[in-house]
Amino acid sequence: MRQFTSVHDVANVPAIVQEALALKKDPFAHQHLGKNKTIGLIFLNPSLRTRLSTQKAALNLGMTPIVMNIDKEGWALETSDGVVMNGTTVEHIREAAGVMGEYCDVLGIRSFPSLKDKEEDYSEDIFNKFIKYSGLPVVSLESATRHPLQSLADLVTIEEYKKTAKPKVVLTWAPHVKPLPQAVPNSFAEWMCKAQEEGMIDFVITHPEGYELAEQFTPGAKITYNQDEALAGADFIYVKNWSSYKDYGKILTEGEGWMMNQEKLKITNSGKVMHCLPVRRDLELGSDILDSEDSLVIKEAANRVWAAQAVLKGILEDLQ
Ligand code: AN0
Ligand code: CP
Repeated sequence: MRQFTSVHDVANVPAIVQEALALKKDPFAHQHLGKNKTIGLIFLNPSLRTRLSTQKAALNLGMTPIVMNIDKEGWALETSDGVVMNGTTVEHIREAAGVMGEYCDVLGIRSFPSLKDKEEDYSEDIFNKFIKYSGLPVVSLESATRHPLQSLADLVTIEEYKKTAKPKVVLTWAPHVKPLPQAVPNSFAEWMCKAQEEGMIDFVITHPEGYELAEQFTPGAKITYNQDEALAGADFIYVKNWSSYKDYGKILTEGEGWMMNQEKLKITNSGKVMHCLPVRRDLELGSDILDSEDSLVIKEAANRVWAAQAVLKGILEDLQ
């Protein structure tokens, strides 16, 4: 694998899911691969799971991880080209990424969208500049439009906990008080559409009107505004808030009645509930679910290690 920025970088999706599950059983079998290799994990935004699970995955493979919260610990970064830097920015992304390229063998980047300018966010300008100027294989730790390490861990979790050969997976929008990126639902949809194509699952998306995701992420998905219709017979319910793509970055509704709780779970097929975390209790998702056996959120977060390790293993094999 040369880089990992979306499902399109993975040649065989069922195979990488099985690879992650194999690594879960035997985490230290490939320590030689990462010997004397350094991964830089660069965060422009907060993170708990991604920073810890990716470091653990790297250590399991014998790599040395170095972590930088560049938004807080670095010099203020200029990302636009052709500007005279006589304002508040101190260092250009061309030099910053170029230097990281000298110190590291692999780079992980987290860079959230502004949610102000759709074209700029969806061009992945900052993310692509890190790739270009570092010259390294890059792993997305969540970009403006995607969170593929999360989505791979989600698919691994579905594979691990499924009770039928082809489970029904539902992505449902949830209420929130802040405008959140579309990255997690875009990426989840993109991976689930691929899994559906592979015959692994059936996939349905439900959200209020106006929350349609960009079409490129949802090929072949059934999409409905009727949450009950979507939840009927569901085996996995993936809960996530996102702000509007159409009316970019806006909150269009308080989403009364959209929060998943035990009452709604009754119409599913004893469905298991997933969320990428962090989750706002009793706003996005009922604590009656989070505190029950019906929640998979902790197990899902645990699988972030094996997803990251499968990806880093693929990249290290390419570097040998
Ligand atoms: C982020 C998001 O929705 O993209 C990160 C999720 C992994 N969540 C929040 O900002 C709360
Ligand atoms: N799910 C996830 O990526 O969590 P963090 O933002 O804490 O890394």
